[in-house]
Amino acid sequence: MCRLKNSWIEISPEVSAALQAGRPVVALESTIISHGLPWPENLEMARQTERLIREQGVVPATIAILAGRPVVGLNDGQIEQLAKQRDVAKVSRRDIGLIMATGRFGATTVASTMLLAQVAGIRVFVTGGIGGVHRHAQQTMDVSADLQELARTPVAVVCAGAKSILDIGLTLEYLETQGVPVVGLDTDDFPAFYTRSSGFPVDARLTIQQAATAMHAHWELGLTNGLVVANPIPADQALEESYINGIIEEALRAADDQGIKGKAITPFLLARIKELSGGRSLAANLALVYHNAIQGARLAAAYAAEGVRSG
Ligand code: PSU
Ligand code: MN
Repeated sequence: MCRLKNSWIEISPEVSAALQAGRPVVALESTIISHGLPWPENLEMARQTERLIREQGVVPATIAILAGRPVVGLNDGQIEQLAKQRDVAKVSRRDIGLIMATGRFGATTVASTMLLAQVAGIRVFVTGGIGGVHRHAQQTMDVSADLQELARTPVAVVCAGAKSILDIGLTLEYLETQGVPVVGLDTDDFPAFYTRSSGFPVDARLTIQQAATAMHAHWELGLTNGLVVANPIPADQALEESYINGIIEEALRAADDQGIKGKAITPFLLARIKELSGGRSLAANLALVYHNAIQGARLAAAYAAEGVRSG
């Protein structure tokens, strides 16, 4: 049986059954598949992430728009199709209805994945890194819609922080203004994706169990926004800060020289960083996503267990 909570979206039978039974589910985005990683590593990443979540006894729900239809819980064939497909639109909040109306394929960003997860009733979402306030946003006004979504949608986003392609200090200021808690999983430092610290502190260092409690407290008090749950890359997989920052600077210069703007900038920078690092950034990227999958699944399990106790 396929529960259609809202006839515009399709929830897979497995995800639907888990949600109805109160079992833990973790949402996964698809922009990382279509625009964040190259073929075939994108397919390998999507499959391995789901496998790691299942090993924790949690149901994964990869989210994307397939031929105009938002699907929560892609099956393996659908994941493979998306990973191979060309001309997949990068879909943020504003694009969802447009892609549905034109019957296209769409890969969901953090913002639109949060939105669709919330419609389905999923509270925990695992990704690599969130979008944020871009450098020189004072001039460009380029602030990722991910931050605005965190400000309005009640989903916890497990990530390895934000890449320093962004202005991390301004990103954290924006989240503070919007009342979005930034939790460090067993860390005091907000991580910078490839490295374990950005030099900026998190709001609170919590264990997984405490983070689950914080989510219950946050939402049961009636707060309606999301949380950032930052989980640093494992130490043995982290890249050297001066090395990766040099590459990021070079990628930013290339984007500037070529006049890349708007929604194209993040995918451009990600691809350029991968090229310039000769694949080292790719290995780190995969490692941090897998770590986030495991910790995010544990968080979803702790959140569901606590719900049963306090419910
Ligand atoms: N940062 C990464 N990898 C990614 C993205 C961001 O390190 O794949 C993707 C996510 O889907 C995120 C989106 O939601 O890019 C943000 O795009 P923009 O900066 O255009 O809002
Ligand atoms: Mn942008």
